[in-house]
Amino acid sequence: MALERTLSIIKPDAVAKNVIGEIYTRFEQAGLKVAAAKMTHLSRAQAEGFYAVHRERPFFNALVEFMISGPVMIQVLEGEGAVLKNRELMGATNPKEAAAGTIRADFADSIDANAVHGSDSLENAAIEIAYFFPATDVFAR
Ligand code: RTP
Ligand code: MG
Repeated sequence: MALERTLSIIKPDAVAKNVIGEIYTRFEQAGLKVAAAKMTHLSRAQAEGFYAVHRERPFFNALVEFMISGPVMIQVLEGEGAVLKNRELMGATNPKEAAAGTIRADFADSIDANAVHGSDSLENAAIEIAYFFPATDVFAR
């Protein structure tokens, strides 16, 4: 496996539940290091741009409304096989289908309010990291 970086977002529902620390602990215990982090409240334009690949999907408007409903915590995670490792920690998109012990199984309420985002490929990780962080704000760990 290679050293990778991936983009993670703790979504408004999980921030509101006050589980940022519990989710960070899962990253750390899996060997992922936080290489950049910021809390922000996404604008509509930022959320639409971030999820532009889903623009034609029926759930797009609900997704954007949800992502701008409160502050989010955005981080770059670094580690061996970070993209897949983070997706495994997250669990399935629909928390009802997420494996026991995953972040979505433990903290998500619905497919819409599903606690976390994670890049789905190394290529998209690079695009998503650059969307939120200048290279000078990402630190080799
Ligand atoms: P994410 O991008 O947020 O990490 O989630 P994901 O890869 O697991 O799922 P994706 O297919 O990229 O969808 C992005 C978000 O849109 C919502 N969604 N709703 N109602 C539906 O059928 C549906 N499908 C997707 C979810 O909130 C998902 O996280
Ligand atoms: Mg996705």
